[in-house]
Amino acid sequence: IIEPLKGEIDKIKNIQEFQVLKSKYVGKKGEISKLMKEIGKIEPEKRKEFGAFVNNLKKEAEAILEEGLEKVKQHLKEMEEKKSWVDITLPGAKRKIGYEHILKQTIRDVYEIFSSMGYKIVEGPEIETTWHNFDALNTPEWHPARDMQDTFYIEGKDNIILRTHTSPVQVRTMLNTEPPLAIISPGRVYRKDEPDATHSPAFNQFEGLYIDKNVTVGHLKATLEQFLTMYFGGSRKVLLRPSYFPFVEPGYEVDVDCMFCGGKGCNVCKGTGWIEILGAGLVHPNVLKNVGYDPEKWQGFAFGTGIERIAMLKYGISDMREFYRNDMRFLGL
Ligand code: FA5
Repeated sequence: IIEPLKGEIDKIKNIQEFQVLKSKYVGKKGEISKLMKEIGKIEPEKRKEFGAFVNNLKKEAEAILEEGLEKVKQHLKEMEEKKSWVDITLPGAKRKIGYEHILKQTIRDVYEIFSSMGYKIVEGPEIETTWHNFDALNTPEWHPARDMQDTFYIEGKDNIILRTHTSPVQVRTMLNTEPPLAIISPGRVYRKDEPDATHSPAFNQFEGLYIDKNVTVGHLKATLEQFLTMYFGGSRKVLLRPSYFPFVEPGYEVDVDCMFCGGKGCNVCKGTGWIEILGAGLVHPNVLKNVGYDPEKWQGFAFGTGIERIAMLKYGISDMREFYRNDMRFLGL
């Protein structure tokens, strides 16, 4: 009994195996109990001797089991320690961290630049009235921009829309603020445009509005030059090309000198040396009147641009749809 027990106890690896072995030898139905039951068959004068022998056997077996159990416990403890052992000399696994989306970064850059010039950040609602989005901005009923084909109307309403630009925030701000004022307003706008590399039905714009006394186109030009220089770096020049927006007079399309070729002409600026970047102008007297400002006393300038557009130029992104695809390779830029 003792020899096979010694052989088996060395092989056990866990407590369950130990329990099986223990009951096999010293359990109620184990080898030693079986021997005990033989006692009746023994001649009476040898019984005492046999009993003592079996008892000793049991004690010996129990001692071997006890020792075996200690070994198993020790073994298990070592395994556990090995598992939780840490090599502190290994380089740490880099944890992946999130990135701020490029559009958010761009909006923050715009905030920071204009904050440094004393502008306040103001936001407005994306669901707008046609009055704030069009009428107050001197854009009458017959104007093509109001067309159902360009503008998302809220179902069942003919005066509630998704704003088509951030310019209604000019109106809302002037209605509840006394001049002078200087604000920047970023936000999402909506147009029924087919998505392609440079268009999306939902995109972001930011608007700037400055109202004070004796404001001229010179102030507008210097402000935009300062913004574009700080945003794109280097020393930027702007070109004002006369254009039409109902809410400004005079109105301009604003170009910036091409930062990729120093104005010499390249693929990005199509050889012209200039890149179209903003719409701008002096606030139309009718807009000032609509919000209760006296156009004889107050003047101002306004400008607006697509945030995707300026981000695409700065980071060399060729397809606007990348902004909304959530591709990790793009988001990690
Ligand atoms: C306006 O929306 C005027 N409110 C800008 C303005 C403000 C002019 C203040 C004067 C004074 P426009 O429709 O051109 O202008 O749009 C401005 C910019 O939005 C465009 O230059 C372009 O960069 C961007 N944009 C227009 N449509 C889309 C579109 N579908 N997807 C992405 N960007 C667009």
